[in-house]
Amino acid sequence: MKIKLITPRFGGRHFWDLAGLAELLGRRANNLQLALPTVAALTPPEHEVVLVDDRFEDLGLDEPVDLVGVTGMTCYAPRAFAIADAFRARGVPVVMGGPHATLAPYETLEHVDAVVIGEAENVWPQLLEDFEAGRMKEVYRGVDARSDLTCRPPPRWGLVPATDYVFFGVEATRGCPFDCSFCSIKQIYGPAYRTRPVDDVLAEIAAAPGNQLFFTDDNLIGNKRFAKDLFTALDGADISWGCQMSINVGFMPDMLQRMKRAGCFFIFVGFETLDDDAVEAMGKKVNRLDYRQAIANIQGAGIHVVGSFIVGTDHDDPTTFARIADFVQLSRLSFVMVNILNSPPGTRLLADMEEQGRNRVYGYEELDGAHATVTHPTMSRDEIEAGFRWLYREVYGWDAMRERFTASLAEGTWQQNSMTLSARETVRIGAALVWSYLRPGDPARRRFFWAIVRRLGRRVNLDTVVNILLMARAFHDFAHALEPRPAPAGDPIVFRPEYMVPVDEQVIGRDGDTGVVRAIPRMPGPSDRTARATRDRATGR
Ligand code: B12
Ligand code: SF4
Repeated sequence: MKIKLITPRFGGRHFWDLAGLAELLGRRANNLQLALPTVAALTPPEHEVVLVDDRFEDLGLDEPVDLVGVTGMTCYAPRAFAIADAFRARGVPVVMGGPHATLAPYETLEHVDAVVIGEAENVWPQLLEDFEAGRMKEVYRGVDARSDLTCRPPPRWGLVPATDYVFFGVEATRGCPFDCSFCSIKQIYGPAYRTRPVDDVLAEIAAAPGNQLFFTDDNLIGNKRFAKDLFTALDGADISWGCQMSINVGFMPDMLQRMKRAGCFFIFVGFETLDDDAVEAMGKKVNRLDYRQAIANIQGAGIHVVGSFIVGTDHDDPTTFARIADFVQLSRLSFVMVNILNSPPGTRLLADMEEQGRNRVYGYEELDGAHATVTHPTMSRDEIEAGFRWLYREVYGWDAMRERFTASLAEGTWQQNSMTLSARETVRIGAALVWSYLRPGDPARRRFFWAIVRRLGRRVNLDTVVNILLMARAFHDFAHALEPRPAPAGDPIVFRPEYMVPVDEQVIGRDGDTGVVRAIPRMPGPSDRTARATRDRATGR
């Protein structure tokens, strides 16, 4: 049987695209989500699998194929649904999994033949067997009852051209010990924090087609003993990696040393807010720590912090944006990601905002952290979005980056580079960068260039200088290309409860599920699927 697994594209721009970086490195994209190379690995070998990256590959709608699988976060759902509709219109059955299918399975079923709720490990082979036997169910609930995730083979990277991407995902754990109001992670992976055998993670790293890696884990230090074992096993490995972690790592000097020796380049940390009451309201208790000290400790250990902030919470006002910008400069935070408060399916925040009538989502694409989709008590949508763009431009302005990066160079944070470039690449990319920085125009850009280049030789090598120039240009260009959106058209989305699995029922494993495949009954409520089938029959489609 031939199976095509498609990662849909996202129409808008996003912080992690780092399009300029990929372009300069001669790659087609920064990374590919890990989901489908993983599902491919779970596919029994008798089936042929093709992976399609919708960003730059043709969907091959008219090629012969037996089954299509699509993945997607909520902001990718419109494109995922369009792809599913297009294949089904040609008579090809479609299965969807991933965050949106997991959190809104009954809506997803309006567009596909079957959904996989949660993890594919236990259910995908069974689904394929059922499909071949002509008895595929509508819903497969993927429950992983094995706490050590031993069932997870390395992703099939052999199916994608290695030279297409800059970074490759690696997964070591699933779940998160915390439960923030705006996050759906417990609804996706269940209440338990699970780890993989360290040897399996090492095998996965060895199988990755590059040595620039990103751990997809929500919190790589959720189990400290496991984290220590993993970092010890990676000591001296020729890899450079980033990961997500809670801020308490800033007060674990031994852990930071191990991470550094294991090749850690950056830690992505969700600071979310500078307001204590807002931290409280988000339920992010782990964040009640001294942020500046934590940043100083982590960056002092030679690891960059990518600090993530949420703007547009009820505790924010028009001064919030400047306060965050000041904090970033004062703390010398290397990189910053800004998100506007969103309330996607499966979050407590969605339920609260629905109750208060405050959700204004004009298309799932808006749930990408760059759109104000929750009404604010005092700020308008345009004010929040303008503040968001201003903040990005401010922190990725040339002068602001010059101040931060020269300080972090002096403090030794750049001992490790994100990219290990060959001598030829360093020269080729270096030459392209020199022109892009010194071309006529912005004097601040040239000031930045000279401030970094002047450090060459003083314990700073050419590789590091090229790395800094690359990253700075990519983030600067991203921040300065953000534009106001046109006024939304049409009506906001109605979050229909009958489309979603209620938050409490969704939590996988709580009711003692043991990983068996089971079809769960459809929720009561109006069925567009039936209406569409009737309409299709009437119109002969
Ligand atoms: C890594 C990651 C990213 C990376 C992705 C790149 C990469 N190289 O992987 C980056 C940083 C780009 C990213 C960005 C965003 N992310 Co993100 N991200 C994740 C994260 C932490 C891990 C995903 C992952 O790779 N897991 C490992 C793989 C193997 O697991 P998986 O994807 O769950 O797939 C399994 C199953 O779901 C299933 N499955 C998945 N697809 C399919 C398809 C089929 C056919 C089948 C059968 C099964 C199946 O099988 C797999 C194996 O079990 C998740 C949280 C999480 N732990 O899931 C959030 C998460 C997916 N992200 C989320 C969000 C909101 C975002 C952003 C919008 C954040 C923001 N505000 O900017 C952006 C979107 C950017 C954009 N516009 O493109 C949310 C999605 C919520 C939702 N309702 O969709 C999540 C769940 C985080 C959260 N805590 O809520 N993200
Ligand atoms: S700490 Fe991060 S992953 Fe964990 S619940 Fe909070 S937002 Fe989600």
